[in-house]
Amino acid sequence: MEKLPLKMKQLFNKAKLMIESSEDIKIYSHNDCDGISAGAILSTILDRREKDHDIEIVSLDKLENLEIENELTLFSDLGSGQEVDKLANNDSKIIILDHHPPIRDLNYRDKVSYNYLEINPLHHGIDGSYHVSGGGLSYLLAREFGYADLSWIGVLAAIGDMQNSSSGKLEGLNSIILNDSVNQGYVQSFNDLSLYGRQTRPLFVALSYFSDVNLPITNNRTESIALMKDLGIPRKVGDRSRTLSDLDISEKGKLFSELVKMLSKEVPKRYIHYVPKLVASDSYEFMMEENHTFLRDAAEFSTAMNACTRNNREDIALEILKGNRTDALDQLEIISKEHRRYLAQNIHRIEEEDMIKNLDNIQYFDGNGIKSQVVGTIAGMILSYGDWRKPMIGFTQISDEDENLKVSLRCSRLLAYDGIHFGNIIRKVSKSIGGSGGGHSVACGAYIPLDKKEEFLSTFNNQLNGIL
Ligand SMILES: [Mn+2]
Repeated sequence: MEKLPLKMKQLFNKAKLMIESSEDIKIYSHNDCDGISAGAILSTILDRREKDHDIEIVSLDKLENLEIENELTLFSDLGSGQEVDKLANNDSKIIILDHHPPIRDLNYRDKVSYNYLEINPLHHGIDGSYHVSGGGLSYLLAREFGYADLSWIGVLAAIGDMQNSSSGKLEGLNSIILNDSVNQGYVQSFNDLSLYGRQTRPLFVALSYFSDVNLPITNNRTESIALMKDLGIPRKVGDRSRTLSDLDISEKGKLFSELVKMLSKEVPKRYIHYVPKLVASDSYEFMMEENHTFLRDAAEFSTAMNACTRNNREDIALEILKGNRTDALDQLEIISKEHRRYLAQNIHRIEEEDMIKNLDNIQYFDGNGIKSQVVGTIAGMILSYGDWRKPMIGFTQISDEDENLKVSLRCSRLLAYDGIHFGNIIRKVSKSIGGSGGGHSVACGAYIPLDKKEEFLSTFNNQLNGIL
């Protein structure tokens, strides 16, 4: 198994000592599932050490000209790419735990007058997209304190950050975290069908959302039900619709073979060897959560965390992760329900009003009015109504105060398996027109000036000539 490099381990130990010698602590963490998980882990460490602390879940633009006011300031899942220490003074103590590309090198701490410690996997030759998340780094710090019971949150963080999206499993430093959580009895990992909604979605609904390739079952519940019937997979147990988690090994085997067969008929030859990887991947189950709840499956749990951040209810997400479930769980149900309703409404509108436009190599929609935090989620869901061979790009206004554009891209995992990295392409294209962007191969985004939309589209489209 992967080992934590000694140099990194030493830094985690230093971070631990800095925390132990501080009394007044502030945490800034990123406003997504990974960042909230990171924040929850750090806050739990501080609770257990009886350290006074505040936590703020923020977007990256909130870090400009940040006042450093506390004895110790912790940054998690952000900070490496921002000048967060611009206003630090000689007494400041700063710790950054981030896996995004750093703008300062490892020796930076020797050049400044304050106590500065940054732990970033990229300083140590470790990949930050697939090998460790922000929450993972926070967990590795918790591990230094002996809090291995927090490892499951590190697993959730990695899944929320899509660290498994390339290989279909957790690897690198993530495998250390996973191993701890399995040893602690909190997580079970096993190879399963790669359908979203393992615990809570009726199987025929989960099947109908299959969108990496358009199949007869895609967006078609009748076909999905017929498929299950053909395979002799009962739809219900008592009054309840069965979910993927209800299926036994032989049922899953039949479904796996059938999906592989259907997909192999549909995809161009050069993609065929990726098909099994598209149908099955590792899943992660939280053993202390109840069966058939969205907290049981890591992917569903991460969706609920994202629903909180996208509705500015990070407080609820933190409560849930820190184990204060009584009221927070009811709140979370309401937020998740409202989130799903909002998504469904907008997807319906885009589809009904024929809002998906096509260029040679890309497809896009103008999501005017859609909240910028969810335009990516919607792009991913609307992919099944378009052409899976092209990436789907959504545009919307950044916020009420900022009329520039947020751009989000989602694509079939097949394109990523084939080696296209849309995160790198969108970074390049947005930069060339005065914006900024980046992200994963299958899910990425950018911010661009309002009047550059057409230029963005044509440049992006041209970039893909001969690639797609
Ligand atoms: Mn992250």
